[in-house]
Amino acid sequence: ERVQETLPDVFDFKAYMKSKAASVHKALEECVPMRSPERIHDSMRYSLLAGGKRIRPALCIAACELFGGTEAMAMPSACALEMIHTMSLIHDDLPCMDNDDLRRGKPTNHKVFGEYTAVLAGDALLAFAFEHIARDTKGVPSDKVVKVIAEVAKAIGPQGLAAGQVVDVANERNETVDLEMLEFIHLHKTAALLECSVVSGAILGGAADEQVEKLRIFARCNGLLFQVVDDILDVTRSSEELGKTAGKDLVADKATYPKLLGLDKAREFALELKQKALAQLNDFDKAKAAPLYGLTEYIASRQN
Ligand code: GRG
Repeated sequence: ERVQETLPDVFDFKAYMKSKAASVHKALEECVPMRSPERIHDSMRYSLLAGGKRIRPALCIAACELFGGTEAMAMPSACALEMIHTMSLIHDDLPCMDNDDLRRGKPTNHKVFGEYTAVLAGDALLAFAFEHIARDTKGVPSDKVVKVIAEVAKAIGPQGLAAGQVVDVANERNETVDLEMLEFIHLHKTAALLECSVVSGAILGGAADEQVEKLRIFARCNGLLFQVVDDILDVTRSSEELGKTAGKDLVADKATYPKLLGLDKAREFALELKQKALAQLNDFDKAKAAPLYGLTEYIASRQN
């Protein structure tokens, strides 16, 4: 208990995330340079460099470093994960899916570049992500790189992101979405890519299989926690600033944890997920795992 209480003082999670975000941003700038055809590169770079939190790349690097690997070993995979995350947001914002005009405070990709370019920029980011891992990962045995490629592909394919998205979009107006379906959507849409970020980093860093599996559970719990907290914040935020958020019609009919469980039970569930996540870290070096402890704390206590 003492250790947990003192960790936030000795480890500055915000500073860690800021510094990893900066090195990831620089690497992304370099690996997706402006070239011909300008239209697609411009569109890819517009969303890729728009200033996301870089949670997935940071997790990949942190997990690699936990096992004695270096930032450089993980960087191509870290960048690839951000490319994939970005393409999923570009496609998610399209009129045929969420139809959003704004993302990260800026007009969405298709609003700026048009629909066909947004679709193609997403496709290009997805393909280039794999090219980048396969070609540019250095200092890691090739069997590990192949494992990472399989993990990433699985996380976004028909048993991953795409599965979560299709079930989500297909049930947008369905008022009978239950807990099981809600969990399926979040585990696939959000947790799968977070899970594969941690797992990929661990593999690249040289983790043993059972260590990889602990981190897999750790990441999955964090992914679900992210969504439960999101749902709770939606409720508490809109009751605090009634009026400001009243225009958000999508929140009204969508299934959420507070809606299905009640606010108290949703909070309890969040606490359980947090504890289950942290329990997976017990056997690791506390100092080296500090970024992972920090991440769970950050996700659990996020206020906006
Ligand atoms: C991957 C082939 C393939 C298709 C994509 C469109 C789609 C299928 C999936 C959509 C997935 C989606 C939009 C998930 C939401 C994930 C999520 C929690 C986004 C918010 O993540 P943050 O907070 O965002 O990390 P920033 O802006 O900081 O990067």
